[in-house]
Amino acid sequence: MAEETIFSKIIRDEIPAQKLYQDDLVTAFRDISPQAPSHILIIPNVLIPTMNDVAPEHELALGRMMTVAAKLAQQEGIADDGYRLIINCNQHGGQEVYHIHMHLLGGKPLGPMLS
Ligand code: IU
Repeated sequence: MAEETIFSKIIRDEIPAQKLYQDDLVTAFRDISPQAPSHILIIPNVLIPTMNDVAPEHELALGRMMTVAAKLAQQEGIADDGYRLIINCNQHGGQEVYHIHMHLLGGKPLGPMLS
């Protein structure tokens, strides 16, 4: 059994976060240390530690993460100018929290991807 992270506590409202969306499958909240004017994390409610742990039974939640990202980009007013979605995996990917999360970043030109 994977160990829970702070994100499970955010899902359950045990610690505060600026939540923007929650349903039975996913939760979205503002990143505590924003790297762009809009920086939102979209996470599955079920604990999946890394992309390496993704399995077919997660497809519904992973698909929901994408539709929620698109909806939130519209809501933030960043859809037309554009934005970036990122999922980091393990050490080389720069993953810090071992509960998969999709970063939604926008609100300014983000430059080349690997800068
Ligand atoms: P990473 O992909 O695992 O590197 O990203 C983790 C993100 O989680 C990072 O941008 C943090 O600022 C963010 N975060 C947060 O929003 N709230 C928290 O309590 C913690 C991390 I810990």
